[in-house]
Amino acid sequence: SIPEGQREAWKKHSIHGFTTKEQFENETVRHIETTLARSLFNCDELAAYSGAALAFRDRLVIEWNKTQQRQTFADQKRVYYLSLEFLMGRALDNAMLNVGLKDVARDGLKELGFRIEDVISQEHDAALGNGGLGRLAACFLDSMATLNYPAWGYGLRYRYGIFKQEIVDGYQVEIPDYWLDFNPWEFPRHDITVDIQFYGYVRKEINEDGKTVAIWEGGEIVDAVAFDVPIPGYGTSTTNNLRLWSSKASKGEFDFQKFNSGDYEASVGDQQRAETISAVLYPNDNLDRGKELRLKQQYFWCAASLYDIVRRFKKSKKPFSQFPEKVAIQLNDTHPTLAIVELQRILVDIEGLEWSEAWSIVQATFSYANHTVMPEALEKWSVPLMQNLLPRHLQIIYEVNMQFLQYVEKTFPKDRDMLSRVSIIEESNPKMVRMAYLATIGSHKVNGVAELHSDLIKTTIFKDFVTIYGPDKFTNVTNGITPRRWLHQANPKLSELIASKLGGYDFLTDLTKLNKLENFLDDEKFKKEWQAIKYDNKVRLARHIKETTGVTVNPKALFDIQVKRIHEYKRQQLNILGVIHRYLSIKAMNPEERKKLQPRVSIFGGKAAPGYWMAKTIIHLVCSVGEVVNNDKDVGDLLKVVYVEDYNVSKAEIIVPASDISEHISTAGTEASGTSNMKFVLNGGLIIGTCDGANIEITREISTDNIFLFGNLAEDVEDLRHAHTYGSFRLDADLARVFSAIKSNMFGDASRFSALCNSITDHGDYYLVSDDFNSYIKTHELVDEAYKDQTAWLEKCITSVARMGFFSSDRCIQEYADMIWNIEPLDPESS
Ligand code: CJB
Repeated sequence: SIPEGQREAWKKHSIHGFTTKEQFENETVRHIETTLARSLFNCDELAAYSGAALAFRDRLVIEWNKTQQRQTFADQKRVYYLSLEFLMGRALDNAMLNVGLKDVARDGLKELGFRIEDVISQEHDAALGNGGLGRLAACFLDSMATLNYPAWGYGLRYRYGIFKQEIVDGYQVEIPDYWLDFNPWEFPRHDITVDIQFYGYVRKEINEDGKTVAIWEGGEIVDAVAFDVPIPGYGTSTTNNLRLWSSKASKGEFDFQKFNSGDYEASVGDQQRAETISAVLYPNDNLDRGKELRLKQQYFWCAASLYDIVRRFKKSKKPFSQFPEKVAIQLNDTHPTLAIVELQRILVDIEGLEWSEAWSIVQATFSYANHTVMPEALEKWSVPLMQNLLPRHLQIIYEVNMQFLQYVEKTFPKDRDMLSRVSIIEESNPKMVRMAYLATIGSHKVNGVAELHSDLIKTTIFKDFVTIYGPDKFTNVTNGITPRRWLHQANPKLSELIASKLGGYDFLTDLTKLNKLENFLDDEKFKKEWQAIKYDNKVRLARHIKETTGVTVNPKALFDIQVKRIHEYKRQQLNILGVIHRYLSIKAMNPEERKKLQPRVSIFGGKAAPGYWMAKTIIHLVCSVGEVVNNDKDVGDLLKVVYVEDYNVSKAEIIVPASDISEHISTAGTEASGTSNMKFVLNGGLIIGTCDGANIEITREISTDNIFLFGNLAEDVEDLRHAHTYGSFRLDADLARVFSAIKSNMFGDASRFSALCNSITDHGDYYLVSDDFNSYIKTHELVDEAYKDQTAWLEKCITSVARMGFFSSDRCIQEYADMIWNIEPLDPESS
């Protein structure tokens, strides 16, 4: 560091960051003219965005440096959040709001000739995630910083995020998302580079103490380079760090022999192969594919992160026995489970600890959040694949498994089958490593993400583990969302109206304060304003729909929205089949009946995994129905069906505030939590949903009067499926009519939809579409009925918002911090 004598000079020149409009303009123009080498003659909106982003970035960096310094000196326990996905969306708007300078920026940009909305919308979404799991990680980063927790995120810096979706002739087309052209929010740290080893072999050696040690040798080395992203908290100067690793060929590995012998192309090829590791985000949601490159990604990221965490701990010169007092590592699903094995390897093979001492440290350090019980999503890795890529790790897994099974055998000698049920190794061909079991055995806490889900994991996938460890190892932390992005940023007018009633914006950091809104249910002016804001939000969405699809929708119609990843278990097929039923009903009505009908716009959006044929068929059916319905003069404004292309975080910020009703209609027991259900209700929309995931707790908070629930319960699903398989499947009569319409080629060549229809009629209807169809249709009739009474509807919406306090991700992080991580906040003002 700088010697005492020179520090005064440093302090004098230290940068403080702008606070006034003048200073903001100054900084923005300086960046445009120097950093970007542009002038007022060629400054377009993109350049204005870049200038403003760099001005805000400077501000963040100052607080970020201070936060990191403070956290280092404070020497408190830190939490490291390991997630293969961070679905961050745009950063500039969020930074402006979190540091409280959006108004300053608005005025400043206006003086420079720009509208702030146009400038903000230039930013490319950071889309390093698929859906709920990745967005949850992003909400958690926001909450951890806002609550002043010393916390780091660790992830991968994909060159390509989730693909861009185009709808061409009613089909999904995937376009690569190359997003790094200009990304002012990341800082390359070329000095922080970690060598990551793959392949090779393990040999045993007796060291000077006479101990047998394992030495992992040979194979190849790839470099992990750190890229850091500042994460500003809201209303605090705490600015945490998200570290993303990028892969690069190791300098030591560059094959000079190939190069010197003139095989330049081959040596460049090696270079490219190394870079492939962090090149793309796998576009699957709730699906495990077991590709070698994915395993490479996982180890690359876990090993780099662990190296970094251990290095930071070692600087403190404390013994490893204190590691769990300083470090908590949270696993976001099983994707980072190799981190458990890697820490054991570091402690035993490199630091020389005894196996059992090391293993106690590992278990005390890690905790694991499960996000799904669906078998096709549970990660398993083939033993031969792991043997080849990570030979030492496989040995460690076998050792962990053996000791675990010995304990089980001793404790439950009568239950012989238990050993094969709980073994980390599945005795299949090839043998598989069950990552959820490994994560459970290597952690001190395992949690589900909503009450029903946390109960389900205890009675299904982890049933035996509850017997083995007792129930206390398993807990629930119901998911949450950050009110900063999902209310204040997405719905600024509603946030402002709420603040005007509650006397300020405190509700943004204590969401339970919203409950005071119930005092204003008789305030007519307030209700009118609320309604007007909803209408404006619908107009904004209608404009977006017009611009992107060409379809005109009437903002006075009831907006019915389902936006999320396309998946059979989420049942977009139930929705579109219900829409067809509505269409057929309209066609059968006389003019008098039509006059009484509530006009609707059915809005769909979401990406299908590129290899998920059925999901793509569902998209195609929605688009095909839209083609017919939207052009049917008979129907007019009574029904419109639209598919919003390329659903992502920034689109969600437009779509969510515009809903009257949204659909959360998964087969009971399949959606672990859902988080968009929370976003929609917080923005004054009602929901139609099944008794699944967090819908159940939302109902408990807002009361059954304010939600439209339908369908079979989780406890009955198994019996229904059994009944389908063994003979008694009966197709719902209304659904049969819908299928006849499809088969008559009403929506184009029916053969394109036959696999979808057959999955229900001929192949067991696994997702219970037919069983739930009647209750779904009936419940939509109740929605129409309720919407007619606009006053009552509005009161339902306001009451629901008032009762959503529980679903802040701040509450969620508080629970993790107290129950699982055992960490304390570090208040920037107190040090
Ligand atoms: N989830 O987004 C994913 N991807 C997976 O592979 C597994 C689960 C989702 O995680 C969300 C956050 O916990 C849940 O709200 C959602 O129900 C679940 O599907």
